[in-house]
Amino acid sequence: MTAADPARLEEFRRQRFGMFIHWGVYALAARHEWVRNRERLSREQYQPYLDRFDPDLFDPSVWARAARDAGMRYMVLTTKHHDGFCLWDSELTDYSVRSTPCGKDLVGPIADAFRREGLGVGFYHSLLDWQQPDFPLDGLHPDLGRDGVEQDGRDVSRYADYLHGQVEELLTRYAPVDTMWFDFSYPNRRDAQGRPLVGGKGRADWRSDDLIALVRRLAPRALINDRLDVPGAADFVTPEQYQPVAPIVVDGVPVTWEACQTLNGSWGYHRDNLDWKSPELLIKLLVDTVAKDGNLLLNVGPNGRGELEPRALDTLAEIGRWMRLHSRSIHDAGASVYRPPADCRYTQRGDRLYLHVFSWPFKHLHLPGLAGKVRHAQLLNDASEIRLVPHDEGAGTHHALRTSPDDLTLELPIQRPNV
Ligand code: JFZ
Repeated sequence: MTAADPARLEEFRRQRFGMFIHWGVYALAARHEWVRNRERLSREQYQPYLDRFDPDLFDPSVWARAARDAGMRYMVLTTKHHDGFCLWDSELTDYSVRSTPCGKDLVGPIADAFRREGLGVGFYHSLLDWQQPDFPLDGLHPDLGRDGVEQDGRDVSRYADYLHGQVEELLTRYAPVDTMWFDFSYPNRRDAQGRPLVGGKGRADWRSDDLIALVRRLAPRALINDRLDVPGAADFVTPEQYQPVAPIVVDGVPVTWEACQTLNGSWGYHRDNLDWKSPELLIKLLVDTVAKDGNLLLNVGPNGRGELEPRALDTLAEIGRWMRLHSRSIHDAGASVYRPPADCRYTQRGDRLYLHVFSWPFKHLHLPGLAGKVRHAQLLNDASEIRLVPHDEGAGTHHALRTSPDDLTLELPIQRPNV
């Protein structure tokens, strides 16, 4: 099986932090990108969102600047989600920006804006397609069982032609593409009652092997994610909305991985969802991810006028405030072989070890196995020195500081620095 260029893979691992962008006409429904499925909307009932898609405040340079200021190094944009709506003016369908008041390609301007800020450009592309007439109805399709929507005559191999054709358009029109993030395969999926899902789809349906070959040929730089149902073919794996316990290992070999997370539980713009994660929690997620040698792809859902809402921009700005002082411990950094004390994480970059303290101690912090291994310690935010407590300090008293002779003990200010 072909593999990505090792230098590109290494670049990706060093970037560590990216922006996921879920944008489509579902932003107008403003209640999750699966709204057509969740509410069993017919094609006609979904049509108003195309008819009114007119993002008059669209300015992707604002999105790109927000991403860069947050310390993100790349983005992944939904070129097409499961509803089948295309953010670019594809030659292969009219179910696109062309059939909306917007009327123009959006993928090109977004890609250009992010490249101008020095960020990498990746494309999310849905394998599912709820509008394409050859896509066989299945248990995830909003039209399964709907009167007047026929299963007969649908031909998944013609759908695969369409899928490959659109990927070819994207890779040639918007080159160079850094990542193809396909979503998703469900060959053996079960429904809510535990029965095999009607019409599950995977490798043979998408003709995944040919699709991978196509990407390798047209976009030799591009990394490919792990949702094409081809074991061993992925350049990176994609745990979704959970954190692995440790660096991910497959068949005994550490693999490149990218966690993806929402700001508020929905990928598409969701007006009434109040489940927002705090900037502090998101920073911890980022640190935890890098400490386990992974990347974090953090999602935003622009609204129907083409803007990132204040709640999203404020969160990104807060992350950026932290990243301005601490990005050295994130970019180009990764897992350490050392084991951190409780409620802490280590990230490491060359011979620099970064200790992230999630729960600030009263004064001393004991670092297992680090006795004699550290020449100098300082806070990252202000470069101020942290005293290393000498090995024999407090010896002979009943309140000796050291928990074990292998520990290195740091003396921290009682108050957590206010950063
Ligand atoms: C998918 C999409 O359905 C969702 O709307 C969003 O785009 C997200 C990033 O990806 O959701 C999935 C896909 C695969 C799994 C779970 C959610 N999976 O394999 O567990």
